[in-house]
Amino acid sequence: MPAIHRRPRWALAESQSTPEAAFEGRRALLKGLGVVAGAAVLPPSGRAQDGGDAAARTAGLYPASRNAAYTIDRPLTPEEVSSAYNNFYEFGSHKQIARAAQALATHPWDIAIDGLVEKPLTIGFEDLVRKMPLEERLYRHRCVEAWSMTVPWTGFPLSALLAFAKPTSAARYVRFETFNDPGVAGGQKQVWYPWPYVEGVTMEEAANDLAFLVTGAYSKPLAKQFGAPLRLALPWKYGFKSIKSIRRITFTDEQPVSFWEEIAAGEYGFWANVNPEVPHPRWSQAEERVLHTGETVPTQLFNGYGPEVAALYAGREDEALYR
Ligand SMILES: Nc1nc2c(c(=O)[nH]1)N[C@H]1C(S)=C(S)[C@@H](COP(=O)(O)O)O[C@H]1N2
Ligand SMILES: [Mo]
Repeated sequence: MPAIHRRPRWALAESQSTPEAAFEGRRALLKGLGVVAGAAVLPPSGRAQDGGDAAARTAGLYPASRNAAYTIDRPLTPEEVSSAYNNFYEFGSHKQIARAAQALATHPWDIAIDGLVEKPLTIGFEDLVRKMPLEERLYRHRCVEAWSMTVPWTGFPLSALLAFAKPTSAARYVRFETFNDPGVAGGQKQVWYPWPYVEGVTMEEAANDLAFLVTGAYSKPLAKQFGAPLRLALPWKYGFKSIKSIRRITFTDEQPVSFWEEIAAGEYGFWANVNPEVPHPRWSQAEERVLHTGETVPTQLFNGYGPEVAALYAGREDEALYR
C-alpha cells in the first residue's frame, strides 16, 4: 500500500518537534491570519454566502450553561492556541490547517442517521442542534502523539442522539463518517489515505455520560478547524477517536474499521483508551506535553476519567484496549 513510505510524515511523533518549534508555528499562523495575541481568534468566515454558515445561523444558542459535573484540575488552553494547532488531515497532514479549513461550507449540512434504526433519516445540522439539550463541559483532550489540551466544549450527550435516532436492539456499534469533498479539502486528494475519515464506538460507550457531541467551543459555535459543525469528544480515548465534521451516523452490528486502524492497525486500534503504561510502538505514552505551557505532565489511565468509564471494559482484558 502506497501509504507505507509516507508513514513518517502522517504520524510524525509530536515528541520529535520541540515546543519552541510548535510555538513558532502557531505564531506564524496567527500573524498570517492577522490575529493579535489575546484577541478573538479567527474572523468570521468571509465565505458566508448562500445564507451563511452553520456558525452564524446558530450563534444565538451560545453560550450554553456549564454543567458543573465536568470541570477539571487544569487551566483551559487559550483559544488562540488550541484553534491554531489542529489535527484535521482533510486539510493537510500538519497542524497549521486552520486557514485552509475555512473553505468548508457548513450550511446546508445534512446528517444521515441510518443502519439499524427504527427509521433511517436525514436531518439538517441546524434542525438537529435545536432539538438537543446544549450544555458546556470542560474536557481534557489527549492526542496519541503525546500532547494534550483542555477545552470548554459546548454540545449534547451522545446518549441524547441515541434517544433521537432510536437504534434497534440489534445495534452493537455506532459508526461515524466525516464529509468527503476533495475539491474543498485538499488533503482528500491524497489518495493513499482511506477517505472518508471513519470512527466508531460500542453502544455501551456511546451511552456513557462522557461521550459528547460537540457543536461549540469557547462559548461560541464550533470553529471550522475544530470540526464544525458537529464533532465527537471522547475524552478518555486518544484524540483520533474524536471524529470531526460528521456527516453520517450509522448503527451497525459490525465493529467499524476506523481511518487510522485501516492505515496501521498495529499502531491504532478500535479501543484506543488512554493508558500511560502501554507505549505506542514508536514512542512512550507515559507523559504528555501540555499545549501552550509546554509543561510535561504524567499521563493518566483513561486520561483521568477511569471512575466514569473503567467498568465499560470489565471482561475485555484480552483485547487491545489501549492503542
Ligand atoms: N475528520 C477528522 N477528525 C479528526 C482528525 C482528522 O484528521 N480528521 N484528527 C483527530 C485527531 S488525531 C485529534 S488529536 C483531534 C484534534 O482535534 P483538535 O484539532 O480540535 O485539537 O481530532 C481528531 N478528529
Ligand atoms: Mo490526535
